[in-house]
Amino acid sequence: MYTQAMDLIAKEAGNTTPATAEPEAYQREFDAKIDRGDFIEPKDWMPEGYRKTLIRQISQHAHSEVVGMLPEGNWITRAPTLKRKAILLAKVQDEGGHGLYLYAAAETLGVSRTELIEALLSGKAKYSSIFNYPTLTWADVGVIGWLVDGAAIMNQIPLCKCSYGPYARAMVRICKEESFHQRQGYESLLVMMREGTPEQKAMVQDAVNRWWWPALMMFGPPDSESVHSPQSMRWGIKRVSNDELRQKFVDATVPQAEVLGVTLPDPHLKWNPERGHYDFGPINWKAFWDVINGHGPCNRDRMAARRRAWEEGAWVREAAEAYAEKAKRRATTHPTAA
Ligand code: FAQ
Repeated sequence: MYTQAMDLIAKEAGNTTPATAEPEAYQREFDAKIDRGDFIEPKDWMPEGYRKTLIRQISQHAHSEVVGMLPEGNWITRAPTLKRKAILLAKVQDEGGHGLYLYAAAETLGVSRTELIEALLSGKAKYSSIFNYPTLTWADVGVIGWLVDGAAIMNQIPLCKCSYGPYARAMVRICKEESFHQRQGYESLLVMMREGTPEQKAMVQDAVNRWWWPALMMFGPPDSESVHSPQSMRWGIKRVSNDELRQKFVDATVPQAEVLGVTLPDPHLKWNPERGHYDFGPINWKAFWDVINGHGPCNRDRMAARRRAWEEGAWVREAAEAYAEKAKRRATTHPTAA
């Protein structure tokens, strides 16, 4: 397969402590690197919990990117103009690319692509709650760019400084592309709000009403219920907490909504001069956990689409493996022919 080189790294990466060395010395060196803010690289020793946490987070992030292609992909054939279609195609393709960088980053931790995909398909691994909502109108595409990519960037900028080198480096490129995604969404909404008919403006407002609260949920449960945050922050995997990022997102988005001329669907949204932040209303966490546990409006459709893609792609994986095998045989029997 194309990722064979990554498989080799994964095998070499091994997380084993050499029998001759004291495990404490490895732990001390790892802790010192984290304290200095150095990157941990695939061949470095790392605690098993750190490796597992990274595999969980990076693979869930990769799955989110790939499942995230589905809601917008739904509109590629119905984009209103050639320009919008070209932009949407490029955006959805970028998301596939993000999934690939992230799967490759996860593979450096000693797990195979097949294992990662199987964890998604069996329901063991999660993907972002946000992609379990339907895209009912063209305005949803603009609102996903503005709010969903906007929330994704807010969450992902600190990940560019994550302590694990391959993840941090993948995030730098991903964030640059997410920034284009956010801007194209916002620009398409501006056009609809400034030049559109009353029906088109109402369509934008309706999409904002449906996506606002799910976008706030993307940052994860409140800090008090975020089981992984304390350890992930100590390891430098997460740099900013779920609640802090959510607040930063609200603070950045309210003025943008004013420029657009849409109302955010929260009667409690109000500038608080003492805190220097916008206050916002309570989030329906039961609805969030329902979606995560498989009961959102589109969970079944999303998983069925991913399962179908995996099954229909089996012949491509087999052909690539057969080709790689043949090339390897040729290289050993005719070393100079390569
Ligand atoms: N959805 O203890 P915490 C994008 C789970 S990419 C589903 O706080 P953690 C680009 C969490 O996994 C969007 N599950 O967890 C795009 C854990 O369950 P577990 C994805 C969620 O890891 C745009 C449990 O709840 N971005 O949008 C969610 O410390 C447009 C307890 O939570 C990333 O993945 C959720 N929203 O913090 C693509 C960024 N929130 O694993 C297409 C990287 C929490 O024990 C179109 N990930 N859970 O079974 C992160 O930053 C973190 O993993 C968090 C969660 C912040 C998501």
